[in-house]
This record gives sequence, C-alpha cells and structure tokens, in this order.
Amino acid sequence: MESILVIGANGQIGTELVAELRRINGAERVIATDIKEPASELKNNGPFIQLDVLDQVKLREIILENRVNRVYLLAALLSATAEQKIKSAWKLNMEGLLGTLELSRELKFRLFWPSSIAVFGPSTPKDHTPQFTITAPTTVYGISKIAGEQWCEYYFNRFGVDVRSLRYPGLIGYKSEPGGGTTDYAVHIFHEALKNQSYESFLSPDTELPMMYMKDAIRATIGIMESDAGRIKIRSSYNIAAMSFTPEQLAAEIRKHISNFRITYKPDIRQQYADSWPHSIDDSCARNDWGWQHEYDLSGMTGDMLQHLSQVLVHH
Ligand code: AKB
Repeated sequence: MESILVIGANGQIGTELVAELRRINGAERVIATDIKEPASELKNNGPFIQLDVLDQVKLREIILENRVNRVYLLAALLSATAEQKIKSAWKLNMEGLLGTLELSRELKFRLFWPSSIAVFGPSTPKDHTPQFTITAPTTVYGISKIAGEQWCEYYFNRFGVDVRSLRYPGLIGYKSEPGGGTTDYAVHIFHEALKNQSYESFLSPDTELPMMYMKDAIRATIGIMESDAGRIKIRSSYNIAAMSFTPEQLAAEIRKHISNFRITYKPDIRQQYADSWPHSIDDSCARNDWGWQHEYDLSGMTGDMLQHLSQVLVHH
C-alpha cells in the first residue's frame, strides 16, 4: 500500500490537509509528521511520527518504509516570525525544500511545496497581479519563497522531479490558530469577534490583501497534486485567488452577524509587509491549466467561519 506524507502537519494548513486526505484516502494511508507534539485530533485519527524536516536521514527512512508516493512539505516559518529569526527561517524554508527535492529526485515521489503572495514586492503591479511579473520581495519569507520557486523549476527541468506549487494568499480557517503570518489578522478577528465582540487590528482599515477560505485552499492543494502531469505547465508556482478585502470590509461583514462588533486599528511592523504585497491576484493560468475554481467569497467565508468557530470555541 502506498502512502501520503505530510511534513509540518501541526500547522495552519497541515491540520486541515491531513483531515481531508485521511477522509479521502483512509486514515492509515496518511502519515502526519511535525517537529512538535501534535494536537490530539492528528495523533488519535491516524499515524503520527515526530520529525524535524532537516533530519534528512530519518525523512528518507520514513519515505522508504512507508512506500510514500506523495509528500506535502508544509514546514516553514511565516512572514512575521521569519523577520525575527532571519537565519533559522532561511535554514528551515530553504534546506527543508532542497533536501526534500533531492529525496524526490532519488525516490521519485510527487512533491507539493507552498509558495505565497509574499514572492511579490513593492514594485510588483498591485491589482490583478499577473502570473509572470516583477517578483522583488522585501521580506525574508518572500525571498525564501521566490528562491524556492526557482529551485522547484530547476529540479523539474533538470531532473524531472514532479514538484507542484501554489502561491497561497492569506488563508482563513477555524481548525487551528494561525502562527506568525501577516494575514493572520483575518483569523484572529473571528476569534475576538466571538469572544469579546471587539478586535484591535494590526493592519490599517484600508489594507487590501488577497485571501482564501481554508476549504478552498485544501481543494486547490489536493487538486493540483491529483491533476494529470500534462496539465501542470508551470513548475515554479501557480497564482491562485478567491477574494480580496480590507480589515474594514471584513469587520462590516462580521457586523452582519454580530451587530455590536467593534474594530479599532493599531498598525505595527506587519503593516510594512502587507504594504509590499498585491491587493488582488490574476489566477487565470491555474483556472485554464488544471481547472482551479474557488467556492467561497467574503460573505460565504464569513458565515461559514462564524458558524464553525463558534462550535469550536464552545467545546474548548
Ligand atoms: C503570511 O502572512 O506570512 C502568510 C502568507 C501570505 O504567506 N499567510
């Protein structure tokens, strides 16, 4: 029996990706790994192995022993944390990828690696940012993502490594707390809206960013991984998009459900990172090449998020 490996399974994307992969493929076939002890759901619902992605010997062993044919490499430091820990962010984000690309070259598994809208920088066109345009990131995280994209393309062109990647926008989900990103305000705001009916935003009211509901992001991730190889024409990373909004617009949408919700603004250093990123993304290549389509817009996402998160908070 072949199996699927998720590295960094404890994180914002990993938690939801493992659950969905287990639902589709059966729990026993999906091995979750992370450097940290997992939340109980991950551990109790299927195999979990503690793994530091930089331990390439152990990673190779796990892949061989379990006949892994799909690897999702999600271990990374996000934008805000990476600015605080420049060298360890570079080490984890780059060496983790390079080591896994090497293993994929040797062992021939299909590899997913996440890129981000952070590959773009202040000189990139801000609206409907095209697939192929200026990428001159000004954050450590963005530099690691654009370098990673080039490495993915290199390993595909030179060695035929079947690597696939998406440039995620800000992701919003209710299953896990976000960790160290700039777009995280759009998750925290829901927690605070439900608990305290108020939120202090670290981004200014009119900061428009591309965003996506986690359910769409998970469908995109599994969708690109399960597409026929011939449809994957871009081996650096695909733009994908669903919606764009500002903190003010999100607050107004939340107020349709929680009428006394109040938002205040106190921008911090993360404002700079957000200001260097696009407002909206042109994802027509992903739509044309392998049929990407989003389902959730601002109003659909907000309703679903509030409904599910309120249940999660009641049980905690
Ligand atoms: C972050 O804010 O760092 C991430 C991203 C946009 O990649 N969510």
